[in-house]
Amino acid sequence: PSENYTYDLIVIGGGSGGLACSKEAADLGRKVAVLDFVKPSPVGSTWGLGGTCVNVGCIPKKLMHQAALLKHGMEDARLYGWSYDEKVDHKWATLRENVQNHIGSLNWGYRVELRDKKILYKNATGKLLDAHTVQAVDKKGKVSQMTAQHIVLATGLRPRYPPIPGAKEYGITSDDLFSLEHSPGKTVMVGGSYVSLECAGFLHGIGLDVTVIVRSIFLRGFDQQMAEKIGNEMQTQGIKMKRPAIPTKIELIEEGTPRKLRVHYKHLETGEESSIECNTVMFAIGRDACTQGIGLENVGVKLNPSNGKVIVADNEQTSVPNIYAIGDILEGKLELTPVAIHAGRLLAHRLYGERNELCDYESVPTTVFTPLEYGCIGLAEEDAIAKYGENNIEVYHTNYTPLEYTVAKRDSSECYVKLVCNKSENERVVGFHFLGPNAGEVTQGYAVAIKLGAKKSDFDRTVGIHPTVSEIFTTLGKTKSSGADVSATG
Ligand code: FAD
Ligand code: NA7
Repeated sequence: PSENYTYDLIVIGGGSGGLACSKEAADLGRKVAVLDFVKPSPVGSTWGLGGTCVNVGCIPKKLMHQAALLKHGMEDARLYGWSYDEKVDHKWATLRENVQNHIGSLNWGYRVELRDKKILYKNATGKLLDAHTVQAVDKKGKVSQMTAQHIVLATGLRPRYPPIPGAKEYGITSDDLFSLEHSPGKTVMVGGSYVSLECAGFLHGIGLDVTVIVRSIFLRGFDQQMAEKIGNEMQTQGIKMKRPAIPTKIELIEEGTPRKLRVHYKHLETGEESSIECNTVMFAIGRDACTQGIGLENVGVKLNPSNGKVIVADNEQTSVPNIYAIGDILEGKLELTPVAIHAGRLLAHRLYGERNELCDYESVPTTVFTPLEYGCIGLAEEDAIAKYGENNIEVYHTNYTPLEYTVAKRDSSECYVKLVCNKSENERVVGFHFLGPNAGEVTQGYAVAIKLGAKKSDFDRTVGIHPTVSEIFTTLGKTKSSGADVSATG
């Protein structure tokens, strides 16, 4: 580093974005320090290095989703000729332990990687004293200072609680769920977010009684036709929905393991008030940026005052030239692990390497791991209409039945796909939507095509792989505007 500073780069936040950026900078020969500290959740959950994705996000949730898929697999298995004891049991403690062991191995792996790359890792809270000076406070309250030419903010988000009596005392969030010592038991989930629906889905899938309280729509920000289908499918599987409704109070009825709680809620259309007895209430009503109290105001890093998110230019530079921000805390960007990683790597290259590429936040694929998985790329149908005009949009769609469902006699009524195309660009596909099994695996591949500007005709001249669910995209003939029947033909 220049003789004025101890480091070239200090990264505050050792999650998906922060670790990616610091490792890349070290690979480019720079002297790097990473500060990562997890403030315990209101019920005391805390975890190791790696941020949300590894500890309390993508990784544990996908593994628990897999636990639920296996149950469906077992149900199918009988029709495929397998027989096994009538009684099938799920042990939360085993799932929890094995998932937590995997997370522990990842935490350890990150520490080793940082050490191997000669990156200083401090398990401490970082705070800016000025544009080049960071104060670190560790668990024991020990304070130190370090300086760097560049600073990257990658502090992520934490779950929000509603301002109702009992919420923080008796509720949990996704920060606590995956490490709960005992099964959550009968659960009330609050929120229509993807976190809420995914967690409700796998908890029900492992055999628990689950009710979801949703204030308005499912999955705000996602295609609403698809979101409704996901909600329908969850209800068909036996997840109860209270909608539109909000919780008003959480009460403790009885201590113990499991304890008994009562969730009071109000139905927003009828005004009717009611309550549900349960063992666990989990809030998944959105997440707040960890940008308060870390000195950003001292140095003039501009935030959106309404949500605390950091305002950055296309190169992730904040309003202070040597300070950058990446990942979930960015205003108007996507809250996804691969986006944070991609942005972090490219930023390191622009600062210290030869590549000058900006992170492209357009057409990023994503998947919601609800019981029936949903993969999408690009625009929701309603957003495409708003952007290009109704007359310019053609939607190709169909229901379908995955082959695996036939012998298993599974209900396929919500299995559905659509391509949203812009007619003024030769039917370029601006929205890709898939509801069905293995949505993440299906969607990832098509994301390359969408990135390259694929048109409907490109999908048509692509030969399918038979028999797969993914091949459905190569044979879409019916438009929504024609009103033609798109029932699955099997
Ligand atoms: P984070 O990974 O959150 O890392 C920030 C780190 O900074 C944390 O360790 C935090 O404790 C630390 N920190 C905060 N303030 C300070 C400070 N002042 N000093 C030091 N350290 C600090 N994304 C997907 O792509 N796919 C998924 O399937 C998916 N599933 C998810 C499921 C759940 C339940 C949740 C909650 C999220 C999920 N996400 C998913 C989102 C994904 O986890 C985030 O987009 C990603 O972790 C963001 O990375 P980040 O680097 O911005 O922040
Ligand atoms: P979101 O998308 O902000 O979702 C929050 C959800 O919680 C949403 O369904 C809200 O309902 C609901 N909510 C918010 N406040 C309350 C209160 N007080 N009571 C009841 N319900 C409430 O959060 P996520 O973290 O899941 O999503 C992050 C991003 O991922 C998002 O940008 C998506 O595009 C993808 P509402 O719809 O506002 O009525």
